[in-house]
Amino acid sequence: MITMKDIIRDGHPTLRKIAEEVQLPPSQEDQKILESLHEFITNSQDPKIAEEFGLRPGIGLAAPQINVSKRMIAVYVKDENDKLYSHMLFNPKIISHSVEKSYLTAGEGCLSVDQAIPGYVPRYARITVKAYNIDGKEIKLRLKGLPAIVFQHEIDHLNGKMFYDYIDETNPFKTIENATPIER
Ligand code: K1U
Ligand code: NI
Repeated sequence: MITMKDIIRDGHPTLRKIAEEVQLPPSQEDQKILESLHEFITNSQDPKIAEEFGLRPGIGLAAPQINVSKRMIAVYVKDENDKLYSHMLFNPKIISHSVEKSYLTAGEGCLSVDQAIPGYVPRYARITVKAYNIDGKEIKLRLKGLPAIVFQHEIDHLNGKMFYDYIDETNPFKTIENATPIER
């Protein structure tokens, strides 16, 4: 099982690499890695398990964060209507997005960044993601709200991007044009 000691921290070169595409159909080894990412997030959201193993709660995790530079992400997050988005994905790709932006009013966090970095992180308000599930079957997801933000944060990890790269240095809370604020 993945614990916090397996999660690499800001400054580690893997977090700035472009991750490799996963060969499909996926190998059993890649399937195991992807399942372990998802298990970490669900464990981290279980107060008893999180306390026992000292896990920081998370709503998403990408393979580069455990020093595996391959295109795999796991997400476990609810939207504003309590609909659960529970996904394990290979080779996720944003195939279309809105012009409109959105951002979390509380900013974003990252399990690979130990300190809080305040500021608005502009994201697309709506995205369509093409990806492959754990069995290697193609799926398409239309996302908005918090799930759309989490998917963009995780896909960024596959491209060596960190959330704070998008924060305006001189004015972290600068108004973002054409953007809907999201309260979490
Ligand atoms: O990728 C990661 O480092 C995980 C990160 C994902 C994320 C957070 C905020 C916006 C976009 C993406 C986290 O999960 S940080 C923890 C967090 O935000 C959270 C944890 C439990 C409940 C609610 C939020
Ligand atoms: Ni992160």
